[in-house]
Amino acid sequence: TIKGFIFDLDGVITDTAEYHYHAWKNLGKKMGIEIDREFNEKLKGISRMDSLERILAYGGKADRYTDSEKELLAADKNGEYVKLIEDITPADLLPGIPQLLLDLKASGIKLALASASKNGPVILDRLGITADFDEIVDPSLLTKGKPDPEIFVKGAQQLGLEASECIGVEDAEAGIAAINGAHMFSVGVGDPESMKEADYRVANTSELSLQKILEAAGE
Ligand code: B16
Ligand code: MG
Repeated sequence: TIKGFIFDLDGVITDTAEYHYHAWKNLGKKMGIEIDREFNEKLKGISRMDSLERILAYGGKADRYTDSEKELLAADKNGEYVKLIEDITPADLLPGIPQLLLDLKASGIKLALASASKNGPVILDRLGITADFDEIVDPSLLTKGKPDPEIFVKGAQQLGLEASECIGVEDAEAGIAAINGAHMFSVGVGDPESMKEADYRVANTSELSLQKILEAAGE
């Protein structure tokens, strides 16, 4: 039986991708690298430093900066991002998420957050849903980011559950790979092509229904 749901944050609970995009785009300008929306898709679910590495490689500047300069560049991007997320309110919960959280609570299913974002706890606070989560995986303690399963494996461990008792929800290809690698039932939010490895897919969060997900998972 399913006893836990492990959620990604950006793109599933709220749309912080737009803020990440603006902050990376502005940092890119300072480095002479043009970042468009198509390239930005490849940064979803990817940690801050790994995102910077991908941007530098994309701009052909992979060996232009020292490690300490890269730290400063990442801190610069995060400074702008942190300002942008100050404006988040409960109204920024994606459609369908408030109802899903209510249904999960009514069913006694435990919740964990498996976000690559070090800003995750602040964002949950601003959305007013911190108390809904039993556990938050600390991304700074991970040895490998998504698509490695580690973040979902830890989520289940923190909830005190087996992987087979958990369902993971993601919007990024790397995230679905991480859930599948953790041997959990994966729910994907997004287009058929990028979510083709998901066990169950919806086009957007408004279609997320606890009953349908549990049925699909064989409950
Ligand atoms: P931070 P998720 C991810 O969140 C974002 O999708 C990704 O764009 C971002 O680089 C990453 O968090 C790290 O965020 O810079 O705030 O630590 O999708 O895993 O919830
Ligand atoms: Mg995401």
